[in-house]
Amino acid sequence: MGVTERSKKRVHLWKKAVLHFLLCFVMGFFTGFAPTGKPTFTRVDSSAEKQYNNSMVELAPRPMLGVTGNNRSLSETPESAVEETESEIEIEERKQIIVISPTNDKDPLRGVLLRRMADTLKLVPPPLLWIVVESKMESSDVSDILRSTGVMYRHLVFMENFTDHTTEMDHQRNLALKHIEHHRLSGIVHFAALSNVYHLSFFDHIRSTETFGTWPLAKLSTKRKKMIIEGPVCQSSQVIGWHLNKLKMDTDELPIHISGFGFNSSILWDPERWGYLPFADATKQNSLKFVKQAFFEDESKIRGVASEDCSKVNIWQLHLSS
Ligand SMILES: *[C@@H]1O[C@H](CO)[C@@H](O)[C@H](O)[C@H]1NC(C)=O
Ligand SMILES: *[C@@H]1O[C@H](CO)[C@@H](O)[C@H](O)[C@H]1NC(C)=O
Ligand SMILES: *[C@@H]1O[C@H](CO)[C@@H](O)[C@H](O)[C@H]1NC(C)=O
Ligand SMILES: CC(=O)N[C@H]1CO[C@H](CO)[C@@H](O)[C@@H]1O
Repeated sequence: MGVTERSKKRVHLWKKAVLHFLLCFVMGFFTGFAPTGKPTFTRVDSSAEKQYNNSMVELAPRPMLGVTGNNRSLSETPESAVEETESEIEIEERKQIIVISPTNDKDPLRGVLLRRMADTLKLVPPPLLWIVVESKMESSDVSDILRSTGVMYRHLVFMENFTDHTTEMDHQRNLALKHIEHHRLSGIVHFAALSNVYHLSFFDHIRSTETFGTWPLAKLSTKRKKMIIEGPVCQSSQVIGWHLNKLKMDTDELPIHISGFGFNSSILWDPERWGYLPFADATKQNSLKFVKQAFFEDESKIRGVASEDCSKVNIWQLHLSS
């Protein structure tokens, strides 16, 4: 009887010791997390500072990541790793924008305007391809400027001489379209004159283009002291009319500005799929003409992509030299 009494007491002591131990452990565990005392406070402070520094460092190269497609290791914190996975998924879902810019070597502002356009395009979330065309010259700073932009680009040159400015610009656009067709580049094509000024949301909108997209454009001139709007009148993205300045409805001449519409590039290299074969052959030498004809062939395929009713202008064209 004495033995069982003693062993009972020992078990009781053990229980007490274990309980005590557990209690101390739990208390110690939570005390470790409590933000009390000076040492803990200092640590929180410095880690917050480090995070801030990190984010400052990371913000700068991030826009470049998608463009060049490398340097994933720049981010080290798990938080930004998650962000990056998200942005990678977005990149896959985003459609490519193909921006075509003809240039004029007689324009004294060409270098400046190229840089300004490059700075705009650099802010557009990738994928974006910029096709810049110029006439072959002995010396030109176009290549140097393009190399330093950080935008994905193709630089095309041509040999022909032109006396007429409009003919030359159309030739340059055609050259770019031929390039897209030949290399089967997939994306939404937009003709961007170097004198265009953009609201960045413009590039979000045109990504929603399926076949043909159109949007309003404002022309500004220092001389005329007025703004002219060109482009579609829409109702729930459906084009119901056009702002017409000159009543030209012959298919060669769009009633909208060349920068006022965009299209799915696959109509160039896969016209059969789009049912455009009859005049695809006839205009093999002139892709621009083909695109313009296709644009007006079926107005039901044109969507107003600026905003629901196309009432907001996101692109302005400056007439600097007139
Ligand atoms: C954060 O940047 C500041 C100023 O640039 C610097 O003084 C500080 O040491 C940096 N902190 C860390 C943790 O890198
Ligand atoms: C274009 O004009 C330049 C002189 O202005 C001339 O040297 C060149 O041969 C011309 N090129 C063509 C293809 O006619
Ligand atoms: C262009 O249209 C084709 C055929 O409908 C489609 O498969 C492709 O994704 C479109 N491209 C873009 C960039 O929307
Ligand atoms: C951290 C890292 O990978 N940095 C690399 C980023 O890419 C450049 C050039 O592409 C490399 O020189 C860096 O080493």
